[in-house]
Amino acid sequence: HAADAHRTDLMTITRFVLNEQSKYPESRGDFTILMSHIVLGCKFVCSAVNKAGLAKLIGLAGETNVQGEEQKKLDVLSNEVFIKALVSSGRTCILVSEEDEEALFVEHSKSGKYCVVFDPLDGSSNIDCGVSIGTIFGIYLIKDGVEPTIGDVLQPGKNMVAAGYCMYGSSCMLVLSTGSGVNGFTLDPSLGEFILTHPDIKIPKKGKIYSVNEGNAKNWDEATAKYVDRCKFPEDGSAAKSLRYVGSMVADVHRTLLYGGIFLYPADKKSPNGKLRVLYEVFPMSFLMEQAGGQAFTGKQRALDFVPSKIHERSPIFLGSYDDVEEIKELYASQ
Ligand code: AHM
Ligand code: MG
Repeated sequence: HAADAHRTDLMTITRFVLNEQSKYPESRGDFTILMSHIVLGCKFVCSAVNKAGLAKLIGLAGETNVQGEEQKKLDVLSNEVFIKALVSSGRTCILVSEEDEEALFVEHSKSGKYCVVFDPLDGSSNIDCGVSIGTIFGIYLIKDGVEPTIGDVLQPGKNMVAAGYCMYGSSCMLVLSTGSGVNGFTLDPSLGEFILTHPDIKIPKKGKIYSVNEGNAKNWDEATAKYVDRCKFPEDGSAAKSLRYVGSMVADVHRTLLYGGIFLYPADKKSPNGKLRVLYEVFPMSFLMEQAGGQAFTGKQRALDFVPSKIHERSPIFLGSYDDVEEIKELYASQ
């Protein structure tokens, strides 16, 4: 039959999450409500990011606007939007944001059983030049009837119940895993809804792309240096890998997920724990990679086994296609 000009049966992200949750008889819709608030935050940030250039043109950014109000920077604005959306969902108890030094404990009257760790607008160096940026989030669940403590978020990534990111790129895409595979949704701006466009994403077993800030090469350890060298000069006669590096983790990981290959932010002599933050950068992306059939490794262990001891802790990370990560694991093992 001819292609329909209008699809009438749309799998929106809310419908999708509702379907997934209905598999659990004990589910009372709390997760669906939480997700719809996260989705709202993403839509808001997407719209703000799209207008960023214009806002500057009409004198809104960095200076006072016509109402005499100071215009907030995009990352600060995004953080406020997510905090307010998450608190008002009534389903969260602890929020950890990259923007805030301390974890936020939600007041009792609005409290729920989920903890959300997030980076509201990642890729700060790309904000002002219109290059893709994103939001990253991870979700933990506390036990029923217990008082939440910081220990509830200082947990290994494998204990997350869901993780995802939203990329503000040439289109706005939300990629989510609730622990049974990875699904991608694209924002249809005319509907204001995220529609399932990339069902059950699986990362290719081996890829042709490596992604790293090579400007740090002089400070790398031997395993990382050797690995990147092999990407360029393969010892088995296979083709060299291509280099792609946006400098926004969401964009670099998104490409890795769809095309395969490896993304690395390794340790170096200046930053022995690398740069990326465990709770809201390394864990959610590692969770998605594993759910898509790839791997995530810290240089010492499976990334999702790592136990963070503080909320803004950093860790080196190597993630991507199964075979590519396997190779770096072998190099570290033989060190
Ligand atoms: P940010 O939180 O200041 O935005 O830093 C995180 C970003 C990641 O998105 C990206 O992978 C990395 O920093 C790039 O770092 P570098 O500029 O050192 O290559
Ligand atoms: Mg960040």
